[in-house]
Amino acid sequence: MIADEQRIQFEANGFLVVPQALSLDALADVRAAADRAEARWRGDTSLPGGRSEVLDQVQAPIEYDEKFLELLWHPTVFPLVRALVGSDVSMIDNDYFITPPRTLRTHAGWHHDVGLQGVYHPRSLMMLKVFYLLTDVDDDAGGTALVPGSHRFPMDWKFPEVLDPREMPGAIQMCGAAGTAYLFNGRTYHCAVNNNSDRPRRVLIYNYGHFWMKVWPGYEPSPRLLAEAAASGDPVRKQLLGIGDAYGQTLPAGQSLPAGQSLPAGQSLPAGI
Ligand SMILES: O=C(O)CCC(=O)C(=O)O
Repeated sequence: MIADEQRIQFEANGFLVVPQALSLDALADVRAAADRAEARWRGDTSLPGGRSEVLDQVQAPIEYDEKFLELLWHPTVFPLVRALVGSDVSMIDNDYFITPPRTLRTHAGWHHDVGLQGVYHPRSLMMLKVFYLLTDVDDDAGGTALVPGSHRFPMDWKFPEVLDPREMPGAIQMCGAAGTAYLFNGRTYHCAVNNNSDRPRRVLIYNYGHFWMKVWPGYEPSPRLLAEAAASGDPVRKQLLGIGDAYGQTLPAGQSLPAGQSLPAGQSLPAGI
């Protein structure tokens, strides 16, 4: 029962890896879309994001290309997200990160993403991040590192301070071939390691939370995306983009993909959907 194995792995360690989430064809399409988005973003510095010697961040790539929007409900990965977060899942933010080769330092030191007050985090999945690798990432190529199981540590747990992110005791690195996806609980302690390779690292990031949470400022879907989602009438698309009742919004039982989209051959829905 792969679904049970995935759930136990996620609950125990705070992360999951989905090898070959993107087929070679899908990867080629997404890479081409990423190149177009990057060219547009570099050519117009008024477009949002971060531009520094350690990271180029194309903010909100779903605004650039339908391919990025569709990854929000990727047929292999989104059913897992929906099962883990719950039926009130929604989008919190999305990014395209390009870590330049031979970075002098990390662009993101050790941290976790969720600091909401009034919630006992170690028992709550408040945010779930999905990364899609667009380039091969080995342990020298600036990948994400995380401390397995740290999503269950108390909020005031003091991790040691380390000079090089890779010196964190107990940490592992999320390496993989282009097309790999990995998911982690936003409370899992994580960072980006320095990119010591000669290649840029390219990764798409989708952050999911609960419908009642606010979208991260600057990532609110544009009026165009909202109008298209509303016109589609599709419950998954609308809910992920924040269209619905502030409290009580939920996907219909059994619905984990937009209408007309089916699970890949041989894949079944995880338990609990
Ligand atoms: O670039 C990475 O691998 C880590 C990014 C990160 O720290 C984050 O998304 O919170």
